Amino acid sequence: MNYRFPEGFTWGTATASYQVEGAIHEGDRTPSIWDTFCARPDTIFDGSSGENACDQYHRYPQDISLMKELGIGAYRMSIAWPRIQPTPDGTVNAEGLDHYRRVLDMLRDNGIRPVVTLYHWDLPQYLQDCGGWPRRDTALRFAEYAASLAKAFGDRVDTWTTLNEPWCAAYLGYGCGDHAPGIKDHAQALAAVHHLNLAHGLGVRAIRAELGDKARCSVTLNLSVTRAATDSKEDVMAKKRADLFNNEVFLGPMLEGRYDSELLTATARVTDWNFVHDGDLESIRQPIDVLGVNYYSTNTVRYRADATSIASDETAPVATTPAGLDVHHNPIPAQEHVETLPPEGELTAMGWNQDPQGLTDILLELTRRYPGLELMVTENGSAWDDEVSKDDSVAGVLGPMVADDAASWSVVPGRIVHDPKRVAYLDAHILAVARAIDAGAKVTGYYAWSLLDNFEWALGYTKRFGIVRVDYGTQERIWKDSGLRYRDIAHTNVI
Ligand code: IFM
Repeated sequence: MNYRFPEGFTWGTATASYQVEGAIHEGDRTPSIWDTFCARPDTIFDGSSGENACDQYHRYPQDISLMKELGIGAYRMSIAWPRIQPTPDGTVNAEGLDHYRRVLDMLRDNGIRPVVTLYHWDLPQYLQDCGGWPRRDTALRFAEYAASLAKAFGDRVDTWTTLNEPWCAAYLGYGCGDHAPGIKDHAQALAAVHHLNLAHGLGVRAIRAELGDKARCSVTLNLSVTRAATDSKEDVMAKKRADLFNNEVFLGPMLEGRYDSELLTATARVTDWNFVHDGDLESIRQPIDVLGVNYYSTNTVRYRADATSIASDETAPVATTPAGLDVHHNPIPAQEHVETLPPEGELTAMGWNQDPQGLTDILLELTRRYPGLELMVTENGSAWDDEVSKDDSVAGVLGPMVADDAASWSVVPGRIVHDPKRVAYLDAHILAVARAIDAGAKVTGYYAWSLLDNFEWALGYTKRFGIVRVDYGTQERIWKDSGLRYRDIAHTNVI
């Protein structure tokens, strides 16, 4: 390994508001769908919630110090909509803006560019009470929210990302109900897909209306890399069907202004798509400056002939479901003939395979389809069952503090997590990005998921993705070898 990344390549880390902030009752924030969902019995594997999470709402100075120490150039964070518009009338909450203004300013003062996601799944509960994403009005409300953020933070945000992984928000939230708001209804899931697409387009339009063309706009998609088990016509068909509902349903409208007609015919029993209004596709297809790609693993599928022996909505468990939890509902419609094969090789703690080549493949596939499109890997990382070790040799690795809040500085010197599997995953995937760049992809950044261990949605705190460990009892931050490895990469720009 000795690849030097292009000059100006951005090394970043990523988190999301509900997963790290905590402080759900502060700053006049009102509940999001995740607060409500977590309060329901049997929704979260360990019965937890984002109530405290990593307490980044209060500890952001220390976390920015950590980022400074890592030597990263950008922080991908999200803004909690219910902090900005806590009430149904949409009034903008000054306390919410003040909080994020302080965070953005401290990032800037430390030379770290904010890459801000407007929606990483924490929908205000009052909008779900009116129907949530299956309802058109939610997209219109999103555009108002986007406009208020652009007005407040126009000069402070480097990149505006409308949505994170609308796939999860629509299919896991409304298709299988594994995520908030916990609804199991394919018709609602498809309406949610469309209104999330619409929210993206209207959001970009609203940001540009405030800030003009200088606003750098993006969206982040978790595009699936699905391989056909064999070259047979049937298996290739199964792969195409999976791609259609995982990828094309977002790429088509956002980048090409169209829905593939097969989407409509394949779901005729579920919905007539009457939620798509004249002019929507033009609204959705807005020029973007950069496309965010979240990548973790790949799937292999084969054609399943005996669809009749299986209820139309049953297939393999959802990827984000802990092994052993029985899931009888496919998040995605029209997959009766698509059988997902069990993942192979050493699986991460999420039960996901490790396939760095898939990252190269998706970056090159996007480059082939959309020549010249700027790409950034907005999430990539792995969960492992980490343990803390005592190791005095790490006491010296920490650099000077930059935060103004010395009293609560809490990185623990002398204790470290040795996480060789995360280090190997990180190296292999960064190398996969290097290969894509070498082959012509215009990839300008990589964001490690995640800066910190955090609230992993329906899996609570049972999965640790951080390159820095969080002790949830004390809120201490403890270095992992992967954090130190990432620090080397970010400082040298070499893998
Ligand atoms: O933690 C999530 C994140 O919120 C969205 N992308 C996948 C991550 C790991 O599951």
